[in-house]
Amino acid sequence: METIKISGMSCQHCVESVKKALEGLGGLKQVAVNLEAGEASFENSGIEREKIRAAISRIGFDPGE
Ligand SMILES: [Cu+2]
Repeated sequence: METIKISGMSCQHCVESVKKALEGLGGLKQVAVNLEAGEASFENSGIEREKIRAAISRIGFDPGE
């Protein structure tokens, strides 16, 4: 499992948006987004970290490293 910190999520809608954005990248499986922890976890089959961060930024949240 790989994880990434995400700032700016405030409700379950945010969680769903992030989940959809990450799943939309097409190479992440078992995507789980935790609102309390401000974090997403997933199995990554080769998606670059920068692409993951960009997908999160694009929908208005702030990804960690
Ligand atoms: Cu929200």
